[in-house]
Amino acid sequence: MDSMAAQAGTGPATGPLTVIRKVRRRRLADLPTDRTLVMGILNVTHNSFSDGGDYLDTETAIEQGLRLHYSGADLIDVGGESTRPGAEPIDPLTEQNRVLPVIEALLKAGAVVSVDTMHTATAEAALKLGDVIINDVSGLNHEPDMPELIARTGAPYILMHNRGNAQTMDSLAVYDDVVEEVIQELTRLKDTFLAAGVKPEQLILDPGLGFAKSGEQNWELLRGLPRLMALGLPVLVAASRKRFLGTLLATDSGAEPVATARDHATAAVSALSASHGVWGVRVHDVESSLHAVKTAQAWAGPAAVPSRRHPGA
Ligand code: PMM
Repeated sequence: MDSMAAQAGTGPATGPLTVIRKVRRRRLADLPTDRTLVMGILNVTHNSFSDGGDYLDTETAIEQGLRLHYSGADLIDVGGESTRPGAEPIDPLTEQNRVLPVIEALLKAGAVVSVDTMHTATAEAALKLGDVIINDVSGLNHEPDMPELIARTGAPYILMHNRGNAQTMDSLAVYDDVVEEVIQELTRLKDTFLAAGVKPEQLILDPGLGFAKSGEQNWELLRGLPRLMALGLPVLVAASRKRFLGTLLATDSGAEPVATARDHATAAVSALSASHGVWGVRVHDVESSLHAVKTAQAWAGPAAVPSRRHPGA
């Protein structure tokens, strides 16, 4: 249990959900600024590659969200639609039925929450529940009115690089220089948001590992992190359990470890990302990445800690 939960007198999700008492809502501005943040993943979906189907039921999803919260997640990313290559789109109402009750419960429990959605209607409905971050993996290929919503609401927004959609992204992973092209395409998207009235302080950039990227392109992007960070905006790295880690860890016979067996490699990516000073890492296993970023922070020493700011703060 984290200290805030202890002070509030709440406990881990061991009993009925009625035990959740209202605690002081934590905001982004309350989160640590001296280290990389750890975002816990909660997919309320039937088909996400790692945890699809595990938390589709609302009560189970809330319990898992609370588990992430009490295991020290700085924020929790709640998604209701899988974006894995080939995934069929779902309608925004189904998505909202999945995520809104979970977001509401997690906010009440004092968690900082982001909503992983490509739909403006879902983003807007989540924002009515409280201060949430909008995490949009569409690369603005989905709903063109997202910039207007983000400008109007002033919400923090994760702008991820992507090409095409779940059906087409794999065929669009063609680059001469993946780092340069991702930076150029993210810069163009950023300018679209700024032109709509979004403030630069609202934005977080994400290279979109695995979204229209091959495994080798993901590694190139990780090597190129300093170039992405040179744009001057906070950066989120989301490598957790992804296929390229499975490929890396395959045995001589080619057998890849199952998704949950990629958490050590994920934690290594978290430590290395933290050593570059990224704003956040998005992970399934919170504890190992929290330990990893704290280790990286201690290694770098207090003098090396870049001054971080949180979006919207
Ligand atoms: N990847 C997934 C889902 N949401 N959001 C951001 N910002 N960046 C990502 O790379 C990202 C994301 C797919 O992974 P999952 O199925 O494990 O959630």
